[in-house]
Amino acid sequence: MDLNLDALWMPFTANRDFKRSPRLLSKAQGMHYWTPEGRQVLDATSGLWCVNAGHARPRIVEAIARQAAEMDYAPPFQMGHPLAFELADRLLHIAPAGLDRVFFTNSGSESVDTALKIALAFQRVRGEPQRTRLIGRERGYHGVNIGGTALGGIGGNRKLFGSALSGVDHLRHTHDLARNAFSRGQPAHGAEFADDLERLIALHDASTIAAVIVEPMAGSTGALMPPQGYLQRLRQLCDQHGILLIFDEVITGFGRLGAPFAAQHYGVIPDLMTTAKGLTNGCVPMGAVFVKRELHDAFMQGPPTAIELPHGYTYSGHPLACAAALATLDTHAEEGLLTRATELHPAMEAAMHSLAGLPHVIDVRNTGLVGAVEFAPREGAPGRRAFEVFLACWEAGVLVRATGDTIAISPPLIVSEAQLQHIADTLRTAITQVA
Ligand code: PXG
Repeated sequence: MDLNLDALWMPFTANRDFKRSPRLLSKAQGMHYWTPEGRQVLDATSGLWCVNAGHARPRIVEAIARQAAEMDYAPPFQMGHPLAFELADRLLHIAPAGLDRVFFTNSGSESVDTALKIALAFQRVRGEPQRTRLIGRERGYHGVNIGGTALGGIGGNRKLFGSALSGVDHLRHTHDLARNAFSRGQPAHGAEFADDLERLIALHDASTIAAVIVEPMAGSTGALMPPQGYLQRLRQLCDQHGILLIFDEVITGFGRLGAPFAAQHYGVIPDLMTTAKGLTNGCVPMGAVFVKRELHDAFMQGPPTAIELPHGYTYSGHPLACAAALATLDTHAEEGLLTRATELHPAMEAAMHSLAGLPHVIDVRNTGLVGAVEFAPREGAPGRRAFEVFLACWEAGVLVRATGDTIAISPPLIVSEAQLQHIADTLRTAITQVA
C-alpha cells in the first residue's frame, strides 16, 4: 500500500517506531479485522474496549446510513430532536437505580470533564461553594481533557502538562500483588485501601472536597479489579462526608463485566457515572453522563427561562450517534449481550489462568470479559516484555493490548469459547517465544 505516513501525528503512539513498521487495519466484521493486505486478525480488544457487540453489526450500520440521509445534524442548544430524548429515555431501562438523568457528550474524556463540572456546580447550587477539591486515584485513567488529565493517576500522562488543574489529590491505588496475585474475580484483600480517603479528609478537610472519581475496575493501567468490599467502603465514606462519588464506567459500561454497568455488578451506586465507548458500539463518537435525579433537580430552580447548566457540546446528542446508540441497544437486547460476560466468565477465567506458570508471568487476573497477564519488567526496559508479546500476537493474527508490563484482553461480547481458547493459546506461544 503506497501511503505517506508523515503528516499524521498519531495519538498515544510511538510515531517514529510505528512509521518504520506500520500496523494497519482496513476492514472489520464480527470478531475480526483485516489488514490492507487481507490478513485476518482476531479482535481480542473490542477495538479499544468499545466494539462490545462486534464489528459491522447490520442493525447499527443501517441505522447510521438511514439517519445520515434523514437528518445529518440538529443544533442541541435551545433546540432538540426526537432521537436524543428517545435515547436518554431508553438508557434508563439499563441504568443503575436512581441515575435517571442523562447528559450527552462525544467521548469518554468529555464525559469525565462534564461530570467533574456538574459535581463542582452542584456543590455551589446546594450552598457548599467551598467544596472545590477533586480526588482521583493513582493508576486511574480518566481520558485526556484537562480535568481527566489532572485526576488521572498515570505519571507519564501528567508530567508534560504541569499542574493542569489545581486542588486535586489522589487516593492510593489498589494493586497489591504481594497479597492478591493470581486472584480470580475480585481480590480478597484490600477493602481498607478505601480508608485512604480518610487520610485525605484529615489533610484537606471534608468541607473542601467536592467529589471522588474512580474507575470501578481500572482498565487502562492493566485491568485492576476492586478488592472485595472496597467500593462499598468508598461509598460509605463519601456519604458520611457529603462527598460525591463518580464512577468512570467508560470501559466497564455496556456489559463488559456481565451486567450493564459495573455499578450493578458490584452493587454500589455512584452519584454520577461517565460512559462512552460501548454506547454506540464504537461506531460514532458519543459519551453519556448519568446523573442522580436529586443532583439534576437541584439545578432546576430560579427563573425557568434561565439556562440551568452553562455546558454542552456542538455535537451533544448528535443524530448519527443517537441512531447508532439506539441500534446498539436493540442489538444488545436481541442477543442478551449485556449479561453474556457472566455466562462466559468461567471459560474466560479458565483460559486466562492457564497462562499462570509461564516464564516471567507474575499475575493473571480476570473478571467478566476482561483478562490480564502481568510480567516482571525486563531489567532496564520496563514495558518491553508486554509490547513484544503484543507484537508476537499481532504477527500470529490476534490483536491484544499492551499497557505497561501487562497484556489486557477484552474481546467483543459475541466471542465464542473456542475463540477465548484460541486467544489464550496464541498468548501462550507468544509469551514463551518472547520470554
Ligand atoms: N475514562 C476511562 C475509564 C477510559 O478508559 C476514557 C475515560 C477516555 O475516553 P476517550 O473516549 O476520550 O478516549 C477512557 C479511555 C487502553 C485504552 O488501552 C483505554 C482508553 C483509551 C485508550 C486506550 O486501555 N480508555
